[in-house]
Amino acid sequence: MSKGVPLVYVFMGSDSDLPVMEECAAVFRVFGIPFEMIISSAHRSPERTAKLAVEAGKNGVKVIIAGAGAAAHLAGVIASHTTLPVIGVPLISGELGGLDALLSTVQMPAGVPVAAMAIGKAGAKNAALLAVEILALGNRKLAEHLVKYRRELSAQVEAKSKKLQDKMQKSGK
Ligand code: RP5
Repeated sequence: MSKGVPLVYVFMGSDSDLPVMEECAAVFRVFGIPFEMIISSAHRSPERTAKLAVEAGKNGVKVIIAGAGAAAHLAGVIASHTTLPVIGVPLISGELGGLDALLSTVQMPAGVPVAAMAIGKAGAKNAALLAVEILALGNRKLAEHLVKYRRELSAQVEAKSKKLQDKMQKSGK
């Protein structure tokens, strides 16, 4: 999906998850991280999911992200097949608004960890940023890029505050 051998696999349980999981792709493009997006289900294609998880490390992957909705077992199942860090993103699907997926993702029994993110787009974006942070442990340029990214976030907040103050002044409030 991005040039080079993928350092991150971004799994999702269904193509219906793609509009949210695309947040990951956007972050990896900003940081120039090679990644691969994969649709594979813990329930509907269990053997394929297991094989991909088992082979990820051998293929040079360093971090795995897994987004799934409903009875979201994808991140946990992948984590059971690899010792690479696995980041789970609970997605909204069906009647319970993502709470089902959040609890499925976050409540891993002791021994096989999954780093659980927030529900939905914020979680997908943060999953990618956390993956970048993990990769930056061994990459000074990436670490510097992360610092710059945070500075830009701060600058955006200040700019929004200034815009609000200007607006209030103009309206005499
Ligand atoms: C989960 O079931 C997927 O991750 C998706 O969020 C949900 C519904 O899948 P579809 O019925 O839309 O394919 O496994």
